[in-house]
Order: sequence, then structure tokens, then C-alpha cells
Amino acid sequence: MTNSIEELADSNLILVTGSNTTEAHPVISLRMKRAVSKGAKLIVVDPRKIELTKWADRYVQIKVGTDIPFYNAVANVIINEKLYDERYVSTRTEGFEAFATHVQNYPPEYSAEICGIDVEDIYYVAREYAKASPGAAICYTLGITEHSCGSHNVQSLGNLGMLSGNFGAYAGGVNPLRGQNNVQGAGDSGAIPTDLPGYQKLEKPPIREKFEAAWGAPLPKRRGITKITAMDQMIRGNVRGVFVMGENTVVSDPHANHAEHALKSAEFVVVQDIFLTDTARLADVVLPAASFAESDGTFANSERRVQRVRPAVKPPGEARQDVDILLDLFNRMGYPQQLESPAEVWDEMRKLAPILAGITYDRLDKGQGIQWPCPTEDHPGTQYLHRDDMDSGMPGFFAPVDHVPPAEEPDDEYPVVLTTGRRRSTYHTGTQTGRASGFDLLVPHEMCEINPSDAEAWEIEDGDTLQISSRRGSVTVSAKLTERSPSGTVFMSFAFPELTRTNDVTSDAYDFITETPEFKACAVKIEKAAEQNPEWRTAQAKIRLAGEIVMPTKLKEQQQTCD
Ligand SMILES: Nc1nc2c(c(=O)[nH]1)N[C@H]1C(S)=C(S)[C@@H](COP(=O)(O)OP(=O)(O)OC[C@H]3O[C@@H](n4cnc5c(=O)[nH]c(N)nc54)[C@H](O)[C@@H]3O)O[C@H]1N2
Ligand SMILES: Nc1nc2c(c(=O)[nH]1)N[C@H]1C(S)=C(S)[C@@H](COP(=O)(O)OP(=O)(O)OC[C@H]3O[C@@H](n4cnc5c(=O)[nH]c(N)nc54)[C@H](O)[C@@H]3O)O[C@H]1N2
Ligand SMILES: [Mo]
Repeated sequence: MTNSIEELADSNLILVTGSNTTEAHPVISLRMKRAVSKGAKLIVVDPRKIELTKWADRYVQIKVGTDIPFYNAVANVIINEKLYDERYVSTRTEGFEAFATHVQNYPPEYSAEICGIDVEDIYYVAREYAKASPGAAICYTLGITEHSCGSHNVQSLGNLGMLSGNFGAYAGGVNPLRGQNNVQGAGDSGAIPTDLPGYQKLEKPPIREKFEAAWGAPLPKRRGITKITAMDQMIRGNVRGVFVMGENTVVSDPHANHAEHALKSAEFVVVQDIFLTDTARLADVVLPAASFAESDGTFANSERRVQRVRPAVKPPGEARQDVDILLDLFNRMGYPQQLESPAEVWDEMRKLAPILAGITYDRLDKGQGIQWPCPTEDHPGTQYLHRDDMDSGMPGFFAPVDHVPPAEEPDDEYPVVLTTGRRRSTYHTGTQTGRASGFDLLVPHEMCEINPSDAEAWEIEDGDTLQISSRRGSVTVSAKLTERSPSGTVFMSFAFPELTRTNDVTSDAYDFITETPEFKACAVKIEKAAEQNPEWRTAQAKIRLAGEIVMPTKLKEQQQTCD
């Protein structure tokens, strides 16, 4: 995030797009609700009528994959009505003229038609966002990034942040809400094909030389490949070994059959996980790891805050901390390690990565964590980025981006859009939530969420067993009728692979820059399955009954938890 979680409560306006915040980031959603209770405007732009829309001043229900025309049109209005921050644009950005000309191709009326919305929504968002700036925050997650045009989607939001002077503004910014625990820390530590720890570019010779000297080992001169490419190369025989750490690849990768084929094609597969997952079952060697609650070290959260974690319980059986397994591997592979503990590993990293240099264990032990960049030991850390200038040291570049529809659009054979994502009571592939009793009372199996008007037209009833097919595969799932889904678009999660491996169906398209898979759009056809699963119907009836009795009070409580 450019800004901090706590700051959101002070925003004048929050624009949430492609983020089901109350379900996927419940703590952050509390800050949003607090902002609303203090008078901030909340705008939600999302194809699905998610829970957060209940708190929104305006809900804009765009069609899946139409963010660029929407945000280009918003920029069009901000520029044509001269609502942008001229001083900020002239002192801190470049490329404004070309961008202003470009967005003339996206008049509100034209974009509204592509997005399937009322043109007034575009004027409203443009005027309110500009009026509330600086101090208007944009928050986005996978509805923006998991598209074949995902990086351009992000740039279209960045353009708005620059027009309105929100990069470097308290309670403003353009904020990607990070996903897994410590995914931020993984990136900070260099788990990116192009970067060494601290986002230092491997391909820059002085950087590479610094790390070679510190590690006493030669480094590759060229960037690595992404996982998408690696999986393809396994099938071609060019990547022969794979080490999977904390990922249930055959369930969570797009086009699951392809992912499984890739892992089966590799000569040697190692999986390091806390459970024997579907992926671990394919491995030649499984290394049992300790969980977060059994580990010592640091995690970095969404707002760049590095925090200490300490083991609360002992790992079971032969499970060991991830870091201990890795250090042992180094030793056994003939690269003896001086480092012995997570503290020593951290100390080495902070000495090599300027953004982390001032974050010591001593300081972490005393406080609530520190947000990078933190260049020196007397630096307090950075609450929000780009305060006086863009942190890159360069101006912000406006990006003239164009609408690119999803790689697979509905047609006569596959007439429905499937978008996938999360629900509050399940976590990804279900390896963890699937083992905890209680969650199954809320969502006992996969459900395909269908708009009731579509269901009527397709002669589908709640609880029916359906067969959902795409060009890549087919799954069975039970039907759930809900207004959350817009007409023509259905939704599924991917947490119940035993009976419904959703990613057998999802698209194999990906973003052309980051290679992020297009999980948010593919074309499917929906049929009633030849064999109905009566258990699914019973389970759903039970939830409905429980919902009628319990949920209204629960929901009320939730709505009251505004602070
Ligand atoms: N309970 C729970 N919480 C989680 C997780 C979990 O599995 N379970 N996973 C964590 C992880 S790793 C991540 S990355 C985050 C993900 O957090 P989110 O991205 O919030 O989760 P998704 O369910 O994928 O939701 C994406 C949102 O994008 C919307 N969307 C779909 N297509 C489009 C589009 O074309 N445009 C726009 N504007 N919106 C669109 C969907 O309707 C949905 O509301 O959640 C984290 N939190
Ligand atoms: N259809 C569809 N597919 C998607 C997405 C989508 O929106 N739609 N979203 C994508 C996204 S954003 C994400 S992040 C992925 C998530 O995909 P995965 O990361 O594959 O999903 P998880 O089920 O969370 O798997 C994490 C694994 O890590 C293990 N684990 C947990 N803690 C530890 C630990 O401390 N050490 C080790 N070594 N292992 C541990 C768990 O047991 C589990 O097997 O799914 C992606 N796939
Ligand atoms: Mo994620």
C-alpha cells in the first residue's frame, strides 16, 4: 500500500474497486466503515454486489473486465471539467498532455455503454473523487489485477492518483491490498524474478556485484522466469526440477489440468508444506514445515510494516521451521551457512537492502513494527510513500492505456462469464479451512452463485447440481441463487477441490507484463448435471434455515461494528 491501514479511517473518500474487502480483508474493511461513520464517501466499483455495497454512497456495477474504459472516462471528466490538481501535475508528473488527448477517446457516454452502467455514475465518481482530493484513497485487489490487462488496469488507477495529487497525500494514495500473510515480506526479500532483496534490480551490475560479494557466490546475469513460464517449460522438458514451498499448485494454478501435467512432467518435485496437499502427493520428497504459530522471525503486512512473530506452540512431529529447512539445504548442497537463526538472516538482509536498513530486531522487539522505507536506525519508518516527491526519484508517468476485453468473451457455445474469488469462511484451496470444523456450517461445499433472473431463464433451482464447462474442463457444483451475481455472470471460489476443482475450468490467459493469470473472467456453459447430489441440496437447506434464524442478528452486529 502507498498509505497505511489506520489512515483509511481519515480519508475524505474511499474508492474500492475489485476488492471484496469485508470478506477478504475484514480488518481493513473496519477502517473503511469507520471512515464512513465519520462522514467519508464510499464508492464501490465491482461487478458483484458485494457486502461492502451496503455502506457505499454509490455502487457502480460495471461489467467484468471493463475497468479501463471506466477509469479513462473518469479521467476524461476530471480533465475536461478542469477538476485536476494542476500544480501537482505540472511539478510531479510527466506525459499529461498525451494522456489528456488519449482519454478524449473515452467520452463518458461511450464508456458507460461498454461498462453497462448509467453515464451519471461516471460523472459522479469523477466529481466526488476530485472534490475529496487530496485525501481520497483508492483501494484495489484482484478484480483489478487478475485480468489479462491487469497491469494496465492498475495504471488506469495510477493515472487518477496522479491527476488528483493523491500520491503523497495523507489518507490518500492508490492502495493494493495484499493477499497472503507475508506475501509483502516475500516480495521484500526478493521472491520476484527481477529483484534481489529490497527491490534491487538483479540486472544492474553494481547491485549484482554487491550481493555476489556478500554471498560469496556468482549470481545469474539475467532475470528469472515467472511461475507461468516455468510450468510451460516443465512440459517442454526445459525445467526439470521444482521446489514448491507453501503452495497448493495443482488446485490454485489456472487451468489445473495443465498445472498437474507440468508437475508430473518434471523429473524431481519437492514440496515443503504444513499438510500433505494434493500437490504434495505428486512430490518425490515432502518436507514437513512448521506453521506461522510455530515459527520465529518477521512478517511484513500490506502496509509495509515489518513485525516480529514468535512461536506460540511447538511444531508437531518432524515438522521444522521453513528457515531451518532452507539453511540445512544450503549446508547439504555444499554452501555452508554462517547464519543460524531468523535474526541473523534478517540482519544480513537489512545490511544489503537500504529500504530495510534501519529495522533492527531490537527496535522491533520494543514497538509495534516498522514500515519501510526505513534507511537508518534513527529513522521512524514511512507511514505513506511519495510524500515530497515520487519515491522512485523520477516523475510519475501518465499511462495512456486502452480497453482490452478479457481473452475469452462469452459466445453462443459458452455464453456465461465465470468470475472466481473468495468467501469469508474459506481460505484458498481449503487445505487449512477445510480441516477446521465449523466453517463447513457456513459454506459446506462449492456453490455457483447465479442471479435469480438468469436461474429462472435457465430453469435452475437453488441446490441443483450443475455441470459447468469451459474450453479447458468441466466441474460439478451446486447452484446458489443470489442477487450478488449480476445477470450473465456467475461466481465460484476454489476451496473444495475434492468435489469441485474450479480451476479445471478457469482461463489460461495471463497479463502480458506480470504474467498474472486471468482468474477473473472466462466463458462457460451451464447445464443441469445428469446426476443430482442430494447431499448438496440438504446442506444448503440447512444453511438457509440457520441463516433465517441466526444471520439477521449476526449481520446487525456486524453493521454495528463500524468502529
Ligand atoms: N477469507 C479469505 N480472505 C482472504 C483470502 C481467502 O482465501 N479467504 N485470500 C487472501 C488473498 S491471497 C488475496 S490475493 C486477497 C484477495 O482479495 P480480493 O481481491 O478482495 O478477493 P476476490 O474474491 O478474489 O475478490 C475480487 C473482487 O473483484 C471483483 N471483480 C471481479 N472481476 C472484476 C472486474 O473486472 N473489475 C472489478 N473492478 N472488480 C472485479 C469481484 O466481484 C470481487 O469482489 O484475499 C486475501 N484474503
Ligand atoms: N480460480 C482462482 N484461482 C486462484 C485465485 C482466484 O482468485 N481464483 N487467486 C490466486 C491467488 S491471489 C492466490 S494467493 C493463490 C493461493 O493459492 P495457494 O497459495 O496454492 O493456496 P493455499 O491453499 O493458501 O495454499 C498455501 C499452502 O501453504 C501451506 N502453508 C501454510 N502455512 C505454511 C508455512 O508456514 N510454511 C509452509 N511451507 N507452508 C505453509 C498450506 O498448507 C497450503 O497448502 O490462488 C490463486 N488461484
Ligand atoms: Mo493472493
